[in-house]
Amino acid sequence: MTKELLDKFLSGDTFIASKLMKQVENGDQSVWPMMREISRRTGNAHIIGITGPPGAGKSTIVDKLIYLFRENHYKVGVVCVDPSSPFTGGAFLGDRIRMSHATGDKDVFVRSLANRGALGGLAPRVKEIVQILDAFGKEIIIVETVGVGQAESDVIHVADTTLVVEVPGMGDRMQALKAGILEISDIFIVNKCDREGAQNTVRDLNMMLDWLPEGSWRPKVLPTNALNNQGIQEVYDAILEHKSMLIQTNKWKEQRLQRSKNHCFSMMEQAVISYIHKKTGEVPELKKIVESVLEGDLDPYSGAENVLKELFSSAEIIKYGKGGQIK
Ligand SMILES: Nc1nc2c(ncn2[C@@H]2O[C@H](COP(=O)(O)OP(=O)(O)OP(=O)(O)O)[C@@H](O)[C@H]2O)c(=O)[nH]1
Ligand SMILES: [Mg+2]
Repeated sequence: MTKELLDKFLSGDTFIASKLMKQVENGDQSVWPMMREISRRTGNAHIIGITGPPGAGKSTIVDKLIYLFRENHYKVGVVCVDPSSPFTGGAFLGDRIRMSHATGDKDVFVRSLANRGALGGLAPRVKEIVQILDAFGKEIIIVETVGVGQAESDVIHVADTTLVVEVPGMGDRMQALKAGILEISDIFIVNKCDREGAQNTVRDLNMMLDWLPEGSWRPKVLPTNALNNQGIQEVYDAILEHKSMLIQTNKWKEQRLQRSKNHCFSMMEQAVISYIHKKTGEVPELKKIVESVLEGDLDPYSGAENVLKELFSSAEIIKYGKGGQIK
């Protein structure tokens, strides 16, 4: 069955691809064998992360980039994270509308993901969805995420090239920027440069970048007016230039291997967590332990210790070893 599904998927069946994504989003572990096959067929796509504050124009930029990539015959996948964000008032439909270049083109696949549970971070399944798109033959995969705090730096865990979108007159945000966004961005876009203050923002960003230690890549600061396509070609060129640099310095490959390792760990963590939740809801002795904690008869430390001992009898999962008594 898996073989048949896999063949269909590899032959470009979008129905199967969508179904698989849904299963992955739901945390359905029965797709692991299929995902194993899929992950063996990944590694070709260039992954672009795009982040920035709500309403900065990310989706408009993505739409214009899709057009350029398609013009150059790249197959494109897009993942929009957190379209249901309270900050944007449910921009799901908005993202779809703004990505007009995606509609009706079979070589563009757009998927929206709710940022379920991952406090401020990327939706937990983004990595897998990106893998599916990669194996599905997409050569460029763009991950759009609303940049609010942590999400901005999380995007780097999936992206080869990270675009950070700012708008003129950022004010206080400049302060926050120093905290980490400078390090994660490969290309800064100052969008809405039809507005006053764009040149100042470009200058301020460049000045801040002067503080960064010299490396193999100095982030570019590019002004755009996404509405009328101004500056988008420069963004496109910068993305390809960054990609070439990554390949030449072998970073492209290194980052992929590092990501595989991280992915392996996050899968183990997820599996262990769901195992604990499942068992403590099912096994009477374990249920009893949890209830005792809930009723205040048992402290949480002993509760955790007792449950873990039951579940992982041979494992040295409790750091202080056997017994755990204070001497
Ligand atoms: N004036 C001006 N408006 C723009 C520009 N680019 C985008 N917009 C408008 O800004 C609004 C938000 O654009 P989006 O592309 O949805 O922004 P976004 O960053 O994807 O928004 P969220 O996904 O909701 O965070 C829309 O009304 C766009 O038409 C620009 O260069 N200049
Ligand atoms: Mg958007």
